[in-house]
Amino acid sequence: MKIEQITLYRLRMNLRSPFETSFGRAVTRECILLEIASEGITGYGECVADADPGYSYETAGTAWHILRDFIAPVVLGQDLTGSDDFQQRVAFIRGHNMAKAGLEMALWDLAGKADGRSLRQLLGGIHDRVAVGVSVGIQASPEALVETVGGYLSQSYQRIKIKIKPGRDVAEAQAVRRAFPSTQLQVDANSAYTLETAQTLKPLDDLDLLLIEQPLDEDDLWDHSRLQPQFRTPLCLDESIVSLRHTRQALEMGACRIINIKAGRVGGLSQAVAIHDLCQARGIPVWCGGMLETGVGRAANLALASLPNFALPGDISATDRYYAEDITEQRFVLNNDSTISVPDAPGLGVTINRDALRRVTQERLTLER
Ligand code: NPQ
Ligand code: MG
Repeated sequence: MKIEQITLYRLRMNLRSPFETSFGRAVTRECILLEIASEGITGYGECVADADPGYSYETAGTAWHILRDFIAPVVLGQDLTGSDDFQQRVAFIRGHNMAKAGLEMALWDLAGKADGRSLRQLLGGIHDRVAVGVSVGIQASPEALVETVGGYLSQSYQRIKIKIKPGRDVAEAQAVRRAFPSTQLQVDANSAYTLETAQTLKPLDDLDLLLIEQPLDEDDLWDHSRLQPQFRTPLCLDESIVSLRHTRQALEMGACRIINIKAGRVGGLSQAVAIHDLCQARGIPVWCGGMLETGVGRAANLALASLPNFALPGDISATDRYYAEDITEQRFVLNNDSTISVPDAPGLGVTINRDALRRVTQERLTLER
């Protein structure tokens, strides 16, 4: 595919309700939409880096710079043969996985549209609907959290993830478990604890949680490997896993027993599939994490999550969990069995609502050879 033109759109979308994590309280989300023109076909990708470096060092700002100044120049005018070719061309760039993944997603969309095949088919997906859950932000009190969780359960979500941070953890999880004794429940600390303060999480081990996500530093494997033996509950790594190499090392040192896969965090869908395959070979279940994606990234997550070893419900919630308005014509809705159906049209299987895109675009840049 000869890449003729790349357009970057920096988007800012209003969240339907504030989303609080251990690294901050968001009321909007930024991201970059990539639009790539090749031989009469247009492909779309989403770079999930947010406005602030709370989850990762990447931001919409760093990704805009890396995409404009380093990635576009080695892609424009080139005849790319696919993701592996792309990854080799950008290997000179250290890090910046979310920037790389945004463009790589658009290449997959192009390839699917050129072949008339869905992304699920291209990636080797086997399910036409995937189990999903919901990620619930930190609330004003344990009672308010129970109320919010009850609301999602009444919408038919069957897996609940609650955000925690020091001082807002054990009491909250105990209150939810007491209110909903048999609901699939997990927690996500987004790196808010140290090996020492993580000792305060020991009571979580008695709540029959599915997992405890990323308790320690966002770039740590070793300390997680010292923490895991102290818990019966599986640790799950998110931020720490930025490559296939990290995955292998984490499994070899016993840093976790479950992996949260996000194509943006690991540099693209091809890396995400490779991590899925390694975990499958090692008997480690994975699930698809979420980055509050628009319908573009949400469609990619659904295709990825349809692969066989995505054994746990993902954070791919319905569109209306986050957004009253989205940039895709398609809105994703929750089926009554807590699944979301996987698009089966060519490529990502979504179309852009140009009016909605215009309303949320803060900045736009078109690049060509
Ligand atoms: C996680 N996602 O699994 C991330 C945290 C996250 C669904 O919990 C803007 C505002 C962007 C909040 C990206 C979920 C964000 C955000 C990621 C939270 O750790
Ligand atoms: Mg997480």
